[in-house]
Amino acid sequence: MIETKEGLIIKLCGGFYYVQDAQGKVYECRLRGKLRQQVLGGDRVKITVLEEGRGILENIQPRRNQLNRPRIANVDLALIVMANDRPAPSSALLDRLLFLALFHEISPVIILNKCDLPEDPRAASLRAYYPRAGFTFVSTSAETGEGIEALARLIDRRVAVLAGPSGCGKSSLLNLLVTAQTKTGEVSEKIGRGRHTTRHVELFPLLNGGFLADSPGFSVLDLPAVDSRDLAEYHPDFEAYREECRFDNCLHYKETDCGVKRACEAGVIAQFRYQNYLAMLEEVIKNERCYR
Ligand SMILES: Nc1nc2c(ncn2[C@@H]2O[C@H](COP(=O)(O)OP(=O)(O)O)[C@@H](O)[C@H]2O)c(=O)[nH]1
Ligand SMILES: [Mg+2]
Ligand SMILES: [Zn+2]
Repeated sequence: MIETKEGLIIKLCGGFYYVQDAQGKVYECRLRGKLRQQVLGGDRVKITVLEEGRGILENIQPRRNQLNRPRIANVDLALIVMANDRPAPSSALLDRLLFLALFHEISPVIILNKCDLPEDPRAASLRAYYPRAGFTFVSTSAETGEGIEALARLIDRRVAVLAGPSGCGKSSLLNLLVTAQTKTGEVSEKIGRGRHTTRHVELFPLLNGGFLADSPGFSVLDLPAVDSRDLAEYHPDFEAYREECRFDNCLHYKETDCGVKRACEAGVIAQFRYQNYLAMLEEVIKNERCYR
């Protein structure tokens, strides 16, 4: 009898596709003939099981979303990491990553790592704003282990990618989350090797059934083709105030009688958050002029 299974692509390497099934068993697969689409990490696939943990990849299920750097599909969570200090956090980069996550229909989690270090004033302003504005926010330290359990619970059974500037502790967090949850040291060795080979996208399985990929997660250099009128919709903390704008198509830019600007003047929306929105808006408007 031919046995078929469904699973998740957790690694691509040397023409082989590694597929993990719901029970956690990994199959080394080859493709059946040619597929129309390129197979990506995170793809949900159907395989025909052969002997000894091998299989044939038959097809790819429709994708919920797809990122380009790294090439990865069906991402549920973006773990956006900033350091408490060294390097000091950038709200402009954070807001850009928040927008990109929401644009790709990925739930963002803001992580302020290195909370064992004295807090930079810029970190303090992030901590003061984002949790109050409704964002999921976790303080962690890869040094002391603080917040790691809470983070593992947040990831739960979902597929998460790490994003954030170099040096903020992404690889350290990945190492802790993966090794804290596996019994062998085998995995951390693999992470060490995998770190510099970005072509080999790998999802690391966590014990509770989730997966984590270490990577920039997004290309932050270019904003996707979003309509300038839609940019504010990817700012959930603006939503309640948008209703109070006089104009339906308000960009919250040069218009008068704008609810978002009023909320900003009242200090409900942080000044830096609104300024970062304006910077992205101007970039989006400039792109619209170029491509129209
Ligand atoms: N004090 C402190 N140092 C950390 C923490 N997490 C990472 N580091 C250090 O910060 C540096 C960069 O960490 P790494 O994980 O490579 O950052 P990545 O570039 O984002 O992957 C390394 O020297 C780490 O040991 C932390 O929570 N606290
Ligand atoms: Mg790294
Ligand atoms: Zn407005």
